[in-house]
Amino acid sequence: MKEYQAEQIRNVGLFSHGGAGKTSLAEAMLFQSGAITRLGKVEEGSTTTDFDPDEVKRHISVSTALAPCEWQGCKINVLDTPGYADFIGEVVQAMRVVDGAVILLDAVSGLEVGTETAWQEAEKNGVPRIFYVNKMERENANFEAAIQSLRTRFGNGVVPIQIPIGSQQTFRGVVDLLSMTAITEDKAAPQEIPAELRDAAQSHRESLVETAVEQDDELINKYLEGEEITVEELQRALAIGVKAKAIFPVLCGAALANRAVAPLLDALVAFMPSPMEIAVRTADGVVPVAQLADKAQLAALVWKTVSDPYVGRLNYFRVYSGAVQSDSHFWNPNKGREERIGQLYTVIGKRQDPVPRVAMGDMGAVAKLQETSTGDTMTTRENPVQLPTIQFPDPVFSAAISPKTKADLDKLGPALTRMTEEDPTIRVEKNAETGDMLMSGMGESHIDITAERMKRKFGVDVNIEMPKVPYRETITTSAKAQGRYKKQTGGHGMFGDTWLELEPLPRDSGFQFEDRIVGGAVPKNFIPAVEKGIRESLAEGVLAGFPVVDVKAILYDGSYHPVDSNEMSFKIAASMGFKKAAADAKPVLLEPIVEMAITVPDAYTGDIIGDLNGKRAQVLGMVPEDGFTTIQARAPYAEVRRYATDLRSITGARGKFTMKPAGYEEVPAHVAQQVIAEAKKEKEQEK
Ligand SMILES: Nc1nc2c(ncn2[C@@H]2O[C@H](COP(=O)(O)OP(=O)(O)OP(=O)(O)O)[C@@H](O)[C@H]2O)c(=O)[nH]1
Ligand SMILES: [Mg+2]
Repeated sequence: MKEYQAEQIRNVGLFSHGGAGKTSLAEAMLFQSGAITRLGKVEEGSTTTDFDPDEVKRHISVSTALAPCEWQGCKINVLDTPGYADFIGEVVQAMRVVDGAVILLDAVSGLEVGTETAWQEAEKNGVPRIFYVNKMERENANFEAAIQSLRTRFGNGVVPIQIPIGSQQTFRGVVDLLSMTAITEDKAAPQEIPAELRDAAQSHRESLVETAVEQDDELINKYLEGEEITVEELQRALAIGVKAKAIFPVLCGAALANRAVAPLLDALVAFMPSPMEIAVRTADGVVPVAQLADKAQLAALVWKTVSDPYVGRLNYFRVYSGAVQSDSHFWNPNKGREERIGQLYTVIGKRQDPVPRVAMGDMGAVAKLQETSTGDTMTTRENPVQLPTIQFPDPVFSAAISPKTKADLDKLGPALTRMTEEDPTIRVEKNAETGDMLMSGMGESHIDITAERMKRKFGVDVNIEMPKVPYRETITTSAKAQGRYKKQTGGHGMFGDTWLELEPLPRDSGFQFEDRIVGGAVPKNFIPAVEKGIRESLAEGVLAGFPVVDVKAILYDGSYHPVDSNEMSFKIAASMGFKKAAADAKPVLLEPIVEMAITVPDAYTGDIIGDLNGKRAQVLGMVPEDGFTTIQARAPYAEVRRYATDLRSITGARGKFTMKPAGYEEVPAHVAQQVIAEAKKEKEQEK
């Protein structure tokens, strides 16, 4: 593929709820434009953009893939993103570097949670949008219903620029409302509108014109004076409206059959901004690219890092200004280091084609950089520009992982580093309280796929288990106890004697120690040892061996022996006293609580609430909005460790949620008994 001027480039992402047909559409776009000669199928694992073994196996997209195609003298860099909520990180990355978004709908399902997510991500990044109602040939496909729900949800800027010809099995093309012609076979010349659609087309065109002329004062006058608006004028006004995010055209088609795909390509060229028409967000503010003082100054953003055990790292980047050259250097301000570039590539699916340079506005890839990864800027040391890095959502699902064998253990660390670098929504950390190595991500499949990938790429095999709940213990009343340690048989003796009082503290206060000794009943130099003895005892509570929190310990009396007392004796005495007092202070279990916000189509609200009730959750509120309800709740973490999976099965993947820690609360007695019994059983097995 030749090099294109920035004006002739369109960087466009395909976004939707899972399974609306993005990968099939990307394939059809490639085929339609002649970039490929055979139309692959998702079901057969033969598409250009679902090339990853995980994608071929599951028939879903897991990772964003790049598919450039040439159309009407332009290069369209198509980014095919995954739709499943587990892979939202891929959507976040892609949305950050595209200048336009095509949001697909399944003509049967209409508006879904994933549609909303795509819209929100586009909104966050200020990206213009076009809707594509796909699968028009399916039984029960309903274009009008899709339009209605889109307008209700996203406003009257949503306007069809096409209407379908035929419906369901008879769907055979579209009426283009600009030129008022019928396009039934992608390559044939436009035809006359079928008689039965003339009225519908006329009324849709009127609303389109009304919406479009508002973008242009001259046009609006012309329109009000009853003058005819030309196709060119309409097209220009629409382009202005789309770029201003005031108009969101709706198109339709059937990607699988490659029907009505060419008009979409036309629309991308006509309405989506070129890289010259956008503004770059640099660290110093937002600057329109066209007004950059020095357009030769390099500013590119790495939006995706893939690790390969043989080739090393592959970094995908998008150039905002200047150009990236093969066999050169660049400055990475995020890592504070110079990086050497060998060969550059343009990428189509899994294929990499070497190129001498990747110019302004375009996308490319580079292998074997040392430290550069997702979110980093590529610039020059002399005149550095820093683009904002990419912000990823917090994980909502954690699993405990452990290496299967000794060999796996040895390779685990480096493999995890690579995996988290490749996927910034995967986090790995050791939980200090439970000892679990936690891998966190956006859902159960996300973790499973990450583990599979780790095995395939780095040969590291791990067990995946539910993480342990980091229970804690505390006391509910005050209690006093003596801790006395005495060993005075022959040689040097040991003697320590303490009187402790324990008091409960409010939640999240941790531990406090107070020395109330008067008259030297415990000599000053042994008091730190007393505190240390208590602190060490906090690690394992008397109930079930969980860490003890929110306790104040007061040392108020004691005695000592002038020869035998030492630090060790006081440390032991204090820990004995602490255990006795804690046992008398009505100890209880505490469990972590999380705050959740769950968004589902209204129809599922009842099921969600019912399920939450069964999980000991407290529903705090419900906010209905245009067909979706967001349920706010507090729930014990123990009950919602698998919520990502539960929500998926309750709603058939039509819901989404966020979860964040919200402190600790007392475990109800009947639940506590079970937890304590299990903890004891586990302790015994360890012995
Ligand atoms: N009937 C019909 N089925 C389609 C059409 N487009 C795609 N499909 C089917 O819908 C399913 C999902 O298609 P994909 O192209 O994988 O959808 P996707 O949006 O890329 O899915 P994810 O990447 O997993 O979110 C596959 O079985 C496709 O064959 C279409 O126009 N009509
Ligand atoms: Mg896909």
